[in-house]
Amino acid sequence: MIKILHLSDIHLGSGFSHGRINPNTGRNTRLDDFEHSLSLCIDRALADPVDLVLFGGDAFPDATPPPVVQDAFARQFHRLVDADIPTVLLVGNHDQHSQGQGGASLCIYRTLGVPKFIVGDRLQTHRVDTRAGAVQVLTLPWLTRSALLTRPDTETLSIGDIQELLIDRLRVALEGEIRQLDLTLPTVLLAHLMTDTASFGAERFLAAGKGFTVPMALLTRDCFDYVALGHVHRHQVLCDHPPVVYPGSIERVDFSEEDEAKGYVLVELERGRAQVDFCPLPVRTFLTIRVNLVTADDPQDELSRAIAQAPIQDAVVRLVYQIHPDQLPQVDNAAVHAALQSAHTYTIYPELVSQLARPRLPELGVGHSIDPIDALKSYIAHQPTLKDLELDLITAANALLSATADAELDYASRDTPPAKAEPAAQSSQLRLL
Ligand SMILES: [Mn+2]
Repeated sequence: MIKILHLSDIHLGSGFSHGRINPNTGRNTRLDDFEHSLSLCIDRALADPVDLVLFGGDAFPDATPPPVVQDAFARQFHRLVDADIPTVLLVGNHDQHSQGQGGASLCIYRTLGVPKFIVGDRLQTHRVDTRAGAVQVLTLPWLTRSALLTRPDTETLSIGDIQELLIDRLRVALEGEIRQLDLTLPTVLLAHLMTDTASFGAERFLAAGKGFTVPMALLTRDCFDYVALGHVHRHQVLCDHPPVVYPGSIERVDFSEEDEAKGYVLVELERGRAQVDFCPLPVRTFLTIRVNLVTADDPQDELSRAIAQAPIQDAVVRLVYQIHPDQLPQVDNAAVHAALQSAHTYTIYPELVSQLARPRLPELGVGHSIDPIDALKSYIAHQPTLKDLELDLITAANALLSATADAELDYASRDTPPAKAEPAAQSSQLRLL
């Protein structure tokens, strides 16, 4: 039985806007948080100890992390080198760099020849000899369209056709690897991708350049005893036989992950069997406080009470309150800031209700079709400063419209039969949708 620690989506160096500068180190406190979470994963790998560590991709927010961030990552993974634990680092979409092969942020570990470290930047099968025996790890990094298709392949195709062609190419490439597997050994597919059944969050918006969705049927093959995934930040088990698992990110990257448990996965692997255990990490709380003050008699009092009732201590807090512009003088900003002091960091978003729902003229509402002159008259009627100009404006508008209509009718009578002139003339009507 081989013990594996599977973690993913470290995103070290992300979310600095939710942190502050640590005066002792000069580092952003979110870098401290992310490194701390990573250190807890490594602590567990050493304490158990596990026989193999699999990283599912997205080490940093991009492929060129600053040295202080690279150093923090290397410092943690170096502990696995000291403990002689084999480790596979898979390349995610955030780790790739457009400047050719070998340019991913993680490739430095291969170049340096770090003992027992494997960098998965291509589709390839690695035989890893662990203390508990040999295991096969098939690495499938984030695939861009250009990795599988050339321009002439796609020139005349729709997006849907291209997606199908990509899946076909991937199926063939995967099949090529699968046929070379040693079927007596426990086998893991380690892949950074979006499956067609995953529910996703921030990673969808964080992904620069669109990837494609991979059907589950491609992953749930008998030859795989465990499918270790990366990319989706919400932990989820997509299939039981074989287990197909996103461990999720190890820290909250942004507020879209406010309610998600964060952690890593421990796997006990044999040929034909894998047992999976999700291990939560004690990550920093993100907390949104929402208050509607529009009907409040004393908005400040209500706001203070809402803050006092929320567990804001050391949390990343977002205070959103709705308020009417007339009530603004009743809010004491200094008091609100003071009430939020025990939060780790906080942001305040007052939403002015008059801006949320701007009153509209009923006759200009959605779905109404209105004559341009009537629309202009309605507009002038609601603009006191234009009252004196009403007659001039309407005369000018009529002149403009009749000129347009004449031109359209001319055009229509020249190029189309008279029956079709009508729709052309109608286009001078404003359609408000
Ligand atoms: Mn990703």
